[in-house]
Amino acid sequence: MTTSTLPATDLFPAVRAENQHIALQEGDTTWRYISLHHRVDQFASGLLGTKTDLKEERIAFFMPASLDYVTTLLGVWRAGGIAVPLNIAAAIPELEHAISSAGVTRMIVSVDPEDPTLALLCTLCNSLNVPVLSVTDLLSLEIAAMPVLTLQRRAMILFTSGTTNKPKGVVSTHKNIRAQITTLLKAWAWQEDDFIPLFLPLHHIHGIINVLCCGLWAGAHVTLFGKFDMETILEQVADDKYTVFMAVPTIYVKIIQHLETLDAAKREAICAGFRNMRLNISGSAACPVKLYQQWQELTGQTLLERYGMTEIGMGISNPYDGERRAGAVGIPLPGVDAALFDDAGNIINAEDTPGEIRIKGDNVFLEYWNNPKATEESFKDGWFCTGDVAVRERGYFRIMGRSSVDIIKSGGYKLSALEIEGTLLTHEKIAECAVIGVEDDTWGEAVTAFVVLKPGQQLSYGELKAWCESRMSPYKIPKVLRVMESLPRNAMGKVMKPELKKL
Ligand code: MCA
Ligand code: AMP
Repeated sequence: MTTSTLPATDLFPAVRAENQHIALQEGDTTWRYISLHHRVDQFASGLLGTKTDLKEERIAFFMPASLDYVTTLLGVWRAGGIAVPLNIAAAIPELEHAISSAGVTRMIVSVDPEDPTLALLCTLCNSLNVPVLSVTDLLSLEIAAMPVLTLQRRAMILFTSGTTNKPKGVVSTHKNIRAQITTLLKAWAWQEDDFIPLFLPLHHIHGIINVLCCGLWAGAHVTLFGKFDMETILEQVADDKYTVFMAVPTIYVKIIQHLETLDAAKREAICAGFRNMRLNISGSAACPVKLYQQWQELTGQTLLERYGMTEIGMGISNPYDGERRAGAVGIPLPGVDAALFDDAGNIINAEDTPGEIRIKGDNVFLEYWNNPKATEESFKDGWFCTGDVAVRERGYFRIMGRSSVDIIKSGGYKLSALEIEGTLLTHEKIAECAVIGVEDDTWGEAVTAFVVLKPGQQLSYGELKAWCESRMSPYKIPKVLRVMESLPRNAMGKVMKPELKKL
């Protein structure tokens, strides 16, 4: 075997038959690595059926963090498929785009009779001829021989919003995923005796790679939450259950706001729980210096801020040992090349000079699914162009913002202003619209819609919100509606979004 091949059973070294450690916890129920290993084999065998290799078949799954989610993710990989984890908060038109554009052949769901989207998803899958199955449908009693995968094989498609109308499918190979995981294991000193809560959505890198895959690769204990259940999580923090905590800045803001409502004894117990951990990490969006300082004052923990992207996993990080600087994201992770480029495409070596962050390394994705044009446009001379602007100050990168005003970060989610505008323009009362992100203490940026109505029409915020609910994920719905007589446009007719930011 060469180093470029990967026995499927070695995908996660800790997920093996002899490992008696607890891998996952859901409520009071726990599963050991040994039983996870067996269940993944059973599921992969059921997926394979009479096949010997799924050969990059796209298997989508629609389920919250759960044993079934983990079984599906690892089982699809083991059987040679491409995992397509879907956003469980998505609206049907968004799911249709993902399923159709990725060419999904099977849909795995967890059966939750309370979930109103599930029935709609089943109807959608029927119309697209995509069979809908549950994990238990596929658990096979006979374990099949698993394919041997090359590291170059495609492993996962995640959807990311950008400066186009519809989200693009980011394809990562096993090599990319392995590089993304192993660099973090070393950089952040993951250990078998780590305990981590997982409450982030599982259709993005942050939850999937940084928390779940790193935890399972290290052989650690991962406690699963279907959503960010702050009270339960904080009770467990106060009980010293966890050693590591990873979240987006909005979550730290929400915890601080919540702590302010508690009596002193309760607050101190929770703060002590954070203080006793070995690591608290913030990322996915800028961590304001004020938040970093507040967290330090309350808990004694120095937040470790890092920078990543769906296309690259994590790229730049403050150090585990060494100075963690407020407002900065640190230095490139081992195995990652990161450089700043000026508008003429030259590398900037000087400090304090802004430029676009470009990234190279085994961590960088393969392609946008079925979109060679977008893939080609996003690479220059082998570097992936992130669209993020940064400076280097005393050796550390500091992110200054995005080069495009059309990308919004709200509560850690990257949103496309153009995608939201595209949907709003289908509203029968809206003639023109422009969407921007407006600075917000809790969300980082709050989605704000400026609209011009058709003659004689009126539109309240409540009406717009209700209309959006069946058409977009809740976190894309504008938080503010501004009805305008007209939108400020330049001589070319383009809306001047910076002008809107000043209003
Ligand atoms: C919920 N709402 C939001 C958001 N989340 N609005 C704007 N932006 C959001 N992110 C809305 C809800 O629809 C609801 O609206 C109201 O806010 C309160 O909802 P609630 O359920 O109480 O909020 P929550 O459960 O506390 O959710 C907030 C959250 C969540 C936990 C911060 O947004 C979240 O999990 N964000 C993390 C996203 C993430 O993992 N991003 C990583 C991708 P209403 O009241 O009107 O009904 S980036 C990535 O992976 C890269 C690689 C990286 O660097 O990490
Ligand atoms: P996504 O496309 O959802 O993977 O989001 C990636 C984007 O999140 C990056 O391109 C950055 O704009 C932003 N991001 C991630 N981490 C940070 C951070 N620590 N500071 C500022 N922006 C960040």
